[in-house]
Amino acid sequence: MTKKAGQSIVILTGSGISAESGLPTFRGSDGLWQGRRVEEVATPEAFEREPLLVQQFYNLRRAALQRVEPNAAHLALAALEREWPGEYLLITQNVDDLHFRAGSRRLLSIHGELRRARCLSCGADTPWMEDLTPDSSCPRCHEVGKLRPHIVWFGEAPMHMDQCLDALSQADLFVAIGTSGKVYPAASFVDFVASRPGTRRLELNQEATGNPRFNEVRIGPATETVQALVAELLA
Ligand code: BJW
Repeated sequence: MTKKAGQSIVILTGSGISAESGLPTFRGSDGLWQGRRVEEVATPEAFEREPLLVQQFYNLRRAALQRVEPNAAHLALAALEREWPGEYLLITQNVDDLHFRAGSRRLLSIHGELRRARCLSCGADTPWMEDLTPDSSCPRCHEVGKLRPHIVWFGEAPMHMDQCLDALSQADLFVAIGTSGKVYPAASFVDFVASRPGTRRLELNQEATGNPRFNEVRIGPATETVQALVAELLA
């Protein structure tokens, strides 16, 4: 598929796309945090049991965003969005803001955003750049101690699913970039797309997932594979 009006592209990204910006992936060798797997920290039960520890996990990651920049892969996807003549949607599992800072706007963050906080009392989600502490108060209802990271934890419903499924049901090209395909429902997007005959399903990854639903796999660092793909698509 090259640049043609009417062709629809849906991209799914995971933490591998931000690895070359300096953010660790979840299941790589540097993926543990204080000896814990993400499955032990990113749950509502963990937050109830050890709120300070969970807040600290997200405070550190929110602070780390100040020290990193979008890389060539984020920038290439933003250019694709600007120049592609057909439908285009970028779905990210990442909670960093690197796609947005690179210029992507047709973007859905299905696992939430580090730079937002949500109030357990009034439900508002608001921009949040500082550390969250037990003394933080909600900018809308002013209750103290009710803010949590605006993050989708295990067992919680991912965001924007209707819009994702709408776009996936019309995709001519689906590209999964830098994701291990271990977390649902994002892991099943390729199955959903595969039910539409003729869809091109491409995986760009450092290590292949081995999922046979992809009909093309390109191995390499995202900065290289994504730039090459975007150049091909816009040629
Ligand atoms: C490079 C690279 C480079 C490295 N270049 N590549 C059994 C069966 C099916 C489902 C379930 C089940 N048991 C439980 C579930 C459900 C559960 C789930 O999936 N669990 C699994 C562990 C089995 N899912 C949920 O609970 C979700 N909710 C849900 O299902 O609700 C029901 C519902 C569905 C639909 C509608 C309504 C309701 C919620 C999942 C929330 C996930 N949250 C996390 C943490 C929070 C965010 C945060 O703290 O950041 O999101 S988990 C963590 O994993 C994070 C990520 O977004 C997510 C995916 O990880 P990712 O990005 O793929 O990272 P890695 O480390 O796994 O992979 C990195 C990849 O990059 C690798 O492939 C490398 O090769 C590659 N790479 N460097 C290119 N330079």
